[in-house]
Amino acid sequence: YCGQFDQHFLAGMSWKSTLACTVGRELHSKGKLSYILDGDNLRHGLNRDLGFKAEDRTENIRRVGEVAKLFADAGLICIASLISPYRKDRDACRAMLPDANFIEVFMNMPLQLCEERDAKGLYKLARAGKIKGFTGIDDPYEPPLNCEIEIQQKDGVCPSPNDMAGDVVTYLEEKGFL
Ligand code: GGZ
Repeated sequence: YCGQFDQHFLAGMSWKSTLACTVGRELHSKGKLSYILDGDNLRHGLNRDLGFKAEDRTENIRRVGEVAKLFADAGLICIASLISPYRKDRDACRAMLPDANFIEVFMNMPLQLCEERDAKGLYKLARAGKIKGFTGIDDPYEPPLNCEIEIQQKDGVCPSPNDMAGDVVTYLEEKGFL
């Protein structure tokens, strides 16, 4: 058992957290040690002094990159599920690790679908102006130019968590990480 992958929480999670948990569980079942660094969770502890303005997001991502590097040094696969909306912040994390050890997963979901799902009701609050600077509504997301893995709809259908995780695990297998 690993509390990080508790199925009961999946329903209330964003897609990035759902994917992280599903990949984590799959790695666990293959006997591989991994650890999930989830942006929303870390903001309750390590990053509780940070908000959502650009420089805070940059610092959030920098810290998570540094922690991921420590986990990688310890031999674990680190799954970082953050929005990380600015390309330069993601590239700075990439530069911290030997190149092939940083795998950028671009979850390319249409805004409309995110709003329909609205797992935590935050899009509704952002649309109502109750949250300012919300990614996708009044704060930008810069899509990657060269990501390793892109998750998107297939024939207009959103892949299941297992299918999404399958793409990531297949990539890790093909590149010899597993
Ligand atoms: C974006 C916000 C905001 C604003 C609160 N903008 O769906 P979630 O809940 O779990 O993912 C979001 C999470 C983002 O935290 P990150 O640390 O991943 O962000 S970043 O990488 O940009 O630093 C959302 C919630 O926090 N949330 N306010 N204004 N997301």
